[in-house]
Amino acid sequence: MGAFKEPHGGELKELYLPERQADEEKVKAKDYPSWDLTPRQICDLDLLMNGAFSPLEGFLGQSDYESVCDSMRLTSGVLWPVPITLDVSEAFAGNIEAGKVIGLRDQEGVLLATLEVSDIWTPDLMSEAQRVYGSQDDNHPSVAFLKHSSNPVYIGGRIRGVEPPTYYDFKLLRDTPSELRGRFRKLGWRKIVAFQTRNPLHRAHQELTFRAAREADANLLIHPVVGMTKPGDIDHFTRVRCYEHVLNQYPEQTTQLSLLNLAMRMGGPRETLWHAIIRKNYGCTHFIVGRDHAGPGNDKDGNPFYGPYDAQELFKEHEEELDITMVPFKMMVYVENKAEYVAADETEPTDKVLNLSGTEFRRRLQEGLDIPEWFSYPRVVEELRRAHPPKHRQGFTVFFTGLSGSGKSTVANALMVKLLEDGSRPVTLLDGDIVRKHLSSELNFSKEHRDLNIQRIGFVASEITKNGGIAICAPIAPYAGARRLVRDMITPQGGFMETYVSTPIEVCEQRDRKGLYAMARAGKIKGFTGIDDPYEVPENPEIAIDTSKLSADLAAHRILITLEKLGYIR
Ligand code: PPS
Repeated sequence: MGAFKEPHGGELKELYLPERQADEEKVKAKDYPSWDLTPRQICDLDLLMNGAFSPLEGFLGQSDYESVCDSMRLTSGVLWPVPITLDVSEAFAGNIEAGKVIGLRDQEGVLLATLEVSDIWTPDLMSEAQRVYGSQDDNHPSVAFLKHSSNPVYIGGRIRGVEPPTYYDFKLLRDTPSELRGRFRKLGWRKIVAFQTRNPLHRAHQELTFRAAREADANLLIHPVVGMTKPGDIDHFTRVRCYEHVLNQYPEQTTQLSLLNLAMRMGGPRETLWHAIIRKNYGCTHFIVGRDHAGPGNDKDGNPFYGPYDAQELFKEHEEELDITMVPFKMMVYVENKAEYVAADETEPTDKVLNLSGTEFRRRLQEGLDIPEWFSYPRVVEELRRAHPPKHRQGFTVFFTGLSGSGKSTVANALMVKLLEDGSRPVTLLDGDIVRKHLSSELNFSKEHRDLNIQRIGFVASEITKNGGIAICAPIAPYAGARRLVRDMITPQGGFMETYVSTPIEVCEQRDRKGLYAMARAGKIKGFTGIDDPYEVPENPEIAIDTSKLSADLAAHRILITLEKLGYIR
């Protein structure tokens, strides 16, 4: 555990024990109560242990926590804008007390650190949301986290680092602050301007970062976050491949790329100060701050949570104390007649300025349309297209729901054959009976088991969809809640089409192919859907089909047309 002085970046507090002590700690920890860290807590612990969160020496205790929430300062007076807390369950907290040591383990049970408990308390999470993020609106990802995902009890205390969390990806690009400082020293870099990002870089970013470095007469560190970013962001695997392509666009020896395992809070101005402190710990002297830095988007009324330049203003107020210089982001635009990017405030009235909004860019990606070279680099676009294929190359799920005997299986089969004929993707049919035989043989027809059955189908379908295939599911799925969960599970992965087979129960009963209705009426089967068990009619299915009015062939055809309209087949 050491503190040492660096030419720039200030004192670094690394919390790792020397190797021998770490080995001893591992043995002792067998008797400690253990907390299995969440992915977000692993990110926090990683940056605590490697010194990126210097001067913190552990998860905040109660008085520091209150002070940070109220005034962005530790009780010592040191500027620290975002509470770094360890949230645990009541059950776990009930078994420990101040003065005791606990083990902190990753999700496979590997001991990463121990923590000497100084405080245990139940925070007012909504007050934290209000004080830190200025809102209780759960459109804000961190407010939503506090409201719905955080554990209720906080534990504070000093950390003794045992080993860093294991990451198998991009190992050479993951640096600790001392490693990066060492690299800067080796390269002879004295001034370094850091660029924080959670998005892929396009030409405008390259121009802006290059200019920032020139203005500050500094070298450049591209320092993207690969820990946790805003839900819905492009995954870091894709982004890192993009960054590597953009790196080739900078003059040799001027720029370094390093990945930061930060769990972002999307906390706007406060988060900006936090980002700056972290970059200073990594040995940077300058930090680029753009418009709406670390902004969480809009609240429920459609208003932004923070003003576009609040972050820059807060930074200015604390710049001296932060001991890192802000390079305010200049909006760059492409001027066609000059065939170059210039700062938006430097264009001339006669200039033809080209612009492609983020929304338009995503639309073009979605639909496989042209993306001009002035906007991005072909290799970057190629990577993004691979990760986000247009709809006609994405996977999708057609989820049938309806009574027994309504014709789900027949139409599902007809649809499968037509999709196989089309041949664009592999097709898997998860029919009710088949699933009951292979996936859910131990389940009965209680509500609990039916929901579990649907959840399993949803999981398999979401995996198929994620990997670009077509899943056709045909269970009864009588409960709206379970159907909604399946929709939520699948939509982030690709298309989802709820298909309500609305054939009236009288027709289903009359058909009674399996003789089940007769048995249910005779009381030989209990809890039969539509007879003595509920069926909740879908409120907003993408399509409804009544097989008493439509042949299976025509029904399947109508589904195909709807899929075509939605863009999933062509
Ligand atoms: S659920 O509710 O979605 O889990 O049901 P599912 O797995 O699709 O049902 C598959 C078949 O089970 C037969 N079956 C019953 N259905 C409803 N209620 C009860 N109690 C019941 N017992 C057995 C029925 O034949 C279902 O197949 P389909 O193809 O829908 O007729």
